[in-house]
Amino acid sequence: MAMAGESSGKKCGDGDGRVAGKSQRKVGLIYDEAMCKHDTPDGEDHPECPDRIRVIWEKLQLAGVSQRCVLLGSSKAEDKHLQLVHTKDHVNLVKSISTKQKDYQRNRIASQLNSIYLNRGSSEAAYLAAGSVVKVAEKVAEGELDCGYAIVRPPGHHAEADEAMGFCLFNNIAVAASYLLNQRPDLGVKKILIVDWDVHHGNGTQKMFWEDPRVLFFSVHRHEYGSFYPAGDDGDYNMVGEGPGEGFNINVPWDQGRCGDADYLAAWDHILIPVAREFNPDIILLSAGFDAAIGDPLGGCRVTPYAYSVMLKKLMEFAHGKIVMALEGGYNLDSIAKSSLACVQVLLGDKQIHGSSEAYPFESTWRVIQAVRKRLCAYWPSLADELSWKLINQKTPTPIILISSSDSDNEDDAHGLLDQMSKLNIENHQGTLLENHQVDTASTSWRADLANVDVWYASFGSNMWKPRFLCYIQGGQVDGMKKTCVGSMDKSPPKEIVWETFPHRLFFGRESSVGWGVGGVAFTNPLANLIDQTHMCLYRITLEQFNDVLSQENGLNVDSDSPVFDLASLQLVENKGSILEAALNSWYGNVVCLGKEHDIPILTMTCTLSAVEKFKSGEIPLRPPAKAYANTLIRGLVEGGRFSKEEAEAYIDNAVSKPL
Ligand code: Q9C
Ligand code: ZN
Repeated sequence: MAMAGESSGKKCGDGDGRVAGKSQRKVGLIYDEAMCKHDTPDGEDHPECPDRIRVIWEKLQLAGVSQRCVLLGSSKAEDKHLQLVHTKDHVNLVKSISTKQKDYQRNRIASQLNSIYLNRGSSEAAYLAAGSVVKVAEKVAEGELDCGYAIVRPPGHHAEADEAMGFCLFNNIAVAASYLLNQRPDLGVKKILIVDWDVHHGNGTQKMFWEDPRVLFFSVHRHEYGSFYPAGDDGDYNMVGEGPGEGFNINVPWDQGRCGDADYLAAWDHILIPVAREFNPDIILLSAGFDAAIGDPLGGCRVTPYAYSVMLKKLMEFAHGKIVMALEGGYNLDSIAKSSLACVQVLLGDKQIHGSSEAYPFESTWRVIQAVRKRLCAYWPSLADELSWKLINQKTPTPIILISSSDSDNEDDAHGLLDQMSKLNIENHQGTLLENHQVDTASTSWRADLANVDVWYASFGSNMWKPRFLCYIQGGQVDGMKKTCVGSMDKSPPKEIVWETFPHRLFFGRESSVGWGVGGVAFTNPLANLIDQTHMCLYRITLEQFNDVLSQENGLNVDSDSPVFDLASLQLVENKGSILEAALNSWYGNVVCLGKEHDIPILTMTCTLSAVEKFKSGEIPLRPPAKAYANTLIRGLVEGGRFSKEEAEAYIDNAVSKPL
């Protein structure tokens, strides 16, 4: 197949960049079939396959879009340019791959590396990928092109100075950035914004410009407590750069998959775009992986071609539209072709493609965005303002509805009662301790009253596992438990179960418990914060049942004359929005209202604030959970559909390893 060479390339438009009276931007494209020669040695399937760049190129041709671009021939990178960001050893290693006579020699090298395969064509492809990005960047910086797209492979952003990894051999974008800054002062490029929207963190690029204030590196990626590839803390939002480069590294680490258009556009509007305005780059380099695209087998996110086009369009407001796109990841052939087409149409200045993002960002997205803004506002004043409550309230809660009931009658009852309650005049709620032991002659009537009110009981510990929770309702004993539960008086199962994430810290303390024997048990910090989160399973039960759960959790009898947590208590926690130290001299003696779902209050039980202080000071030691107990939590998270087993383990490990 013929390569797209400079000589064969059609150039459109005249010197003014105008075609048929219509403003037409000069968009450079590089594609070269030689980059398809990098492939698995034995022809096994691999997501990073040669067809990736073929399908993109074919799509642009079929759409009649490549014909309107300036087609450039590919070029091999020069060693001295590669060595601006890579070690000599690394460059020589990549160069030597194709000179090896035998596959096993290459396989041996690849096996030492993380997520790398090598074949005879790998060296040439790697040199062409890096050289092609350099070439497009040079021409855009010179002004010969307005912008461009290097459709290259292997990708680059995971490659570090001395290491190939994550399907990447040379860090194509970093080589180009360093070339402009260090080899071509004549072009006047002093500040470069690198935007990395590949679903993985651009660890290589981050390290190469860690202390360099001339390069502002922005990466948005799945992170999930450091469990998502390339794993570890590098992609954390606390990684802001060092020395003169402090503040010039920005990570937006998603803490869950499934992010889509609304989440990405929120990161653009509330982080990237205001910072780009302040930084005022001379050129933008885009690590354009399309593995956050809807349908990607590795990414698990849902970004549409429309959102990619909007994100790109927003970036074109800067640096006089001088943008260089370089392909990174992206493994659904259809998605990467369509997304690439949408982007090239934007580069050409075509009318915006149609689409809309109706969904709101996830609740967790706002939390991440707020944490990033807070961490970076010292360097970028435009991030200093608090996001308005109205804005962050436009969110998609993150529930997975397992059992959905539509017994609206019941819900109406609850509304009515809560309305009535809000008219009650409660005067004794100045302190944090509540009197629950009202003089009550009609000791049996409390159950009937409280049976009419629904609450969500939000569980973050062993009760996340449904069979374990049901012991508190129906009575019984599950694996690992040391004691049989008596259950509630009212044995009806929960009316609904949903999962949600709350901004509180999960931690483990306490030497042993009656229910589980030796080993720590779970608590959640009653105080919310922006950084932490606890994943909770919400059971919709009656306030009567909640009382029985609370009693059993605290080792009290369920047949008491008065409720532990009555209507007045409920109104108190609701009004205070947060904390009630119930008069239970016990480990779970604190009831916290976390908010509302369908207008029904969400309650959880945890330790008191004073216990938190004691855990913090070390007066009460933190304790990792016993294996059996931890497994119950993991089972709950997995069977609830919240997490994979690995993710659940990582979540628990994270909670265990951090100090309170
Ligand atoms: N358990 C790019 O998208 N996954 N690279 C390895 C090992 C590697 C992705 C999983 C993903 C690399 C450029
Ligand atoms: Zn990727």
